[in-house]
Amino acid sequence: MKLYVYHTPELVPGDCNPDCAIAVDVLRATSTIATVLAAGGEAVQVFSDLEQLMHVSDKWSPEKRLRAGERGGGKVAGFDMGNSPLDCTPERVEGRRLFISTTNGTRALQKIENAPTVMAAALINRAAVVKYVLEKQPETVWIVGSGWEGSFSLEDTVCAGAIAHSLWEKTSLPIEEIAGNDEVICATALFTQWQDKLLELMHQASHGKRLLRLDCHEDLKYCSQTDILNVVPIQKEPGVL
Ligand code: 3SL
Repeated sequence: MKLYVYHTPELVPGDCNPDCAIAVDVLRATSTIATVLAAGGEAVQVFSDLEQLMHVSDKWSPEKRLRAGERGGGKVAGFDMGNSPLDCTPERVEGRRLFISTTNGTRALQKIENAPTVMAAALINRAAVVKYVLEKQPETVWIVGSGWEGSFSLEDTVCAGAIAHSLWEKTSLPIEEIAGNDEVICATALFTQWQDKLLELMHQASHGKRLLRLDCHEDLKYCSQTDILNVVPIQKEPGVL
């Protein structure tokens, strides 16, 4: 197995396709997606465009859908919710499809949607994703951070490192053997340095600071936990997990 980490969707090479691609947006899109599916949501459908989301979700009855829209960290007017995983309780999401558009996370998922296997990972479902990858044994795996509008995000790369570190530990292969690019080693080093203080890292991250200004302290706490959800969000058709 060869593993590649890309810090942002913009860094993904356009001319090749991996067997398995994993999108990461710890704060907060992939944390929200994992939470919705673990809470019994029917599916999650992602959109980069808000109007298109409205158009497609209009065909669903209001009892069967939830519309989540986030821009700049805040909820988009007219949507049922923003992008807080804490809003995704079983009472709210069970049996419903979440139609979601966020600033960066949904773009990352769309960027990799043509890979044969596409997943969404966050720290909260890291172990479940790692287990799935080890069972399937894909030859090439990409882990793609969502970043923030084209820039690197600490929290996505630390999660990429958490996945890489666990794959490396469980296969007992030397890191150089599974690392397809230098970013894997860099992400793993970031994770090993911060693994016992991930909440502190979130507080130092620029998007973490942005969310703290929006009073999302509890979101940071929730999203910085590891391995609490046994769920693997896998793409069933382009844009639907
Ligand atoms: O950028 C994104 O996709 C979001 O997850 C941003 S936020 O955490 O909802 O602000």
